[in-house]
Amino acid sequence: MTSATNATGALAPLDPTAAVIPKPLQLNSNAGAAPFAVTPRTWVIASGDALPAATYLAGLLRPSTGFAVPVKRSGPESGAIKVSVDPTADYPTNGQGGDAEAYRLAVSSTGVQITAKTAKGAFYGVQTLRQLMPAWVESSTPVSAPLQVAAVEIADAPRFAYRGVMLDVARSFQTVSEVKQYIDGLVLLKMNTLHMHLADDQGWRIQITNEGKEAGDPIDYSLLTSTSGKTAMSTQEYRGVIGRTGYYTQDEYRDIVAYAASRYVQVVPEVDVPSHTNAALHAIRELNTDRSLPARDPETGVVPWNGSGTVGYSALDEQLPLTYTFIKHVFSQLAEMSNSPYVHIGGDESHDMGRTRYVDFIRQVVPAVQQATGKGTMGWSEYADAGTGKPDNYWDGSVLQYWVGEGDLVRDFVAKGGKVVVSNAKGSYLDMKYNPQTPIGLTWACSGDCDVNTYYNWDPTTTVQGGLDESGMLGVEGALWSETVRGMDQAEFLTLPRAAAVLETGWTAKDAKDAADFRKRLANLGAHWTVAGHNMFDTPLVKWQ
Ligand code: TNX
Repeated sequence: MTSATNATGALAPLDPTAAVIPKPLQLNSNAGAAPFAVTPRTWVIASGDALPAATYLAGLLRPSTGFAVPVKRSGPESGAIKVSVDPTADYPTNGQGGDAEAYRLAVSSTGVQITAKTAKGAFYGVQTLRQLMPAWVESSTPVSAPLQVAAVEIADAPRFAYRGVMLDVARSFQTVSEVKQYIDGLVLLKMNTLHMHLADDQGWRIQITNEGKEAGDPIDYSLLTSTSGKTAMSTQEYRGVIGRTGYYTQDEYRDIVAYAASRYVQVVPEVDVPSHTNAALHAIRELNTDRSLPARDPETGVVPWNGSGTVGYSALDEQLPLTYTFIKHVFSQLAEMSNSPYVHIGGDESHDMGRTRYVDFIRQVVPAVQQATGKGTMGWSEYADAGTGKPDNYWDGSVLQYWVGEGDLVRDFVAKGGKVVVSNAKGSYLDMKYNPQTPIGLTWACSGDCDVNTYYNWDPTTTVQGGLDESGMLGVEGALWSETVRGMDQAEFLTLPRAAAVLETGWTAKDAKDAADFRKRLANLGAHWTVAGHNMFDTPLVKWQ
């Protein structure tokens, strides 16, 4: 990595117009003015709701500078970085996202001011300041080069309130510390939602206890993880490398949620039903229509199915009352550990079940889960069909995650009170190969050129067939499915840098986006990720610094 140097040999400050992702709403560069410099005397001023963001900033600056960077409640403002939360000040808006995440940032040679309506907005101001600093700010040991920030004024707010990434830990497990690493790479991009795909045909990754069971419920919930925590993708079909097994205890899951929450990320838990449920069906005898476990694999005796990535063959029995007892119990526990207003019930690819059985199932599950958890339900595109012929408020409080499907059903979902998160497969599926040479990844949704331009040049309003008005949207989400992913270095390789394209699409207005300009700013992000120890694909489309 090389960096521009100025006449005195010090690192020149970055050009603010070529540094920040997602692109801020308003940015006035003060090119002629002297920069702000972090020195041994730099301190941070913050109190109340601004303290978490200020503490995070000081924690970022201390290792790379070796300076004390104290956080003080008050004191002289000249030379300081001042972080404030002021709900009464005036903030910009940028569409559906409102001003709850908005912030203002002013940098001059005499100091830095970050002001926001909320603690979360202040955290985003800090993320922007971080990107305006040379990548060495990410170093875990002191660097001798001074940290300078060019004079600039920024006023910023997101286009959408929901900007997510999904991590599939069901096909192949990721440990708690790996998930934290994943979160850290993405908070730079102002991601505010991590959707965790916790169960699928190949494995069950979250401990569910027997506590609080309904009277007469015969299920031993510990079997979910004692049996299906030990399974994963296991055929030669996908890279020939067996998927990682494992699961989170409830304490570990709470630890992930707390870590995410401290970075203003909500975690949406997904247990996919009624299909993608082989892991549950082969752990719990009573959920099967004939009350017996599916046949075991004659060779291993352990894995009672072929472990492949085939989809749509497993299904819970919608006629069985215990199916709903099970679902309510599982989602109650997930909700109790959650910091998000939603739980995700999956609902995708129930191919073998047939439409009638599927719709019957969803119509029972959505109200049951909402009542048991007090949260809204999210589901993949297909579940919109359950609203056909239903009254106008049928989807109040529900969210549809659009990946494929008929635009009419999506518009009907919105007309009946629901909101949409767009994860258009071509443009937001992070498990696709970048190009035919990419060693891991799938190709069904995108093949050939699936690099950052393709993931940047789409818009949620036009990607839903027939179009969808922005007012019906909650936001966007990139999805990392893990049939071919083994471990965090591979997860990051497929996610970074494409998630930057998806998350900028969630933050920056459609007309303000520009792919060439994005790639310039991406070079700075790549340097930050690299110094911070994240893996990424060094796409040839970017001239890396
Ligand atoms: C489709 S998208 C799936 C997943 C697969 C993915 C692979 C969706 C809701 N279902 O089960 O993992 O494709 O790209």
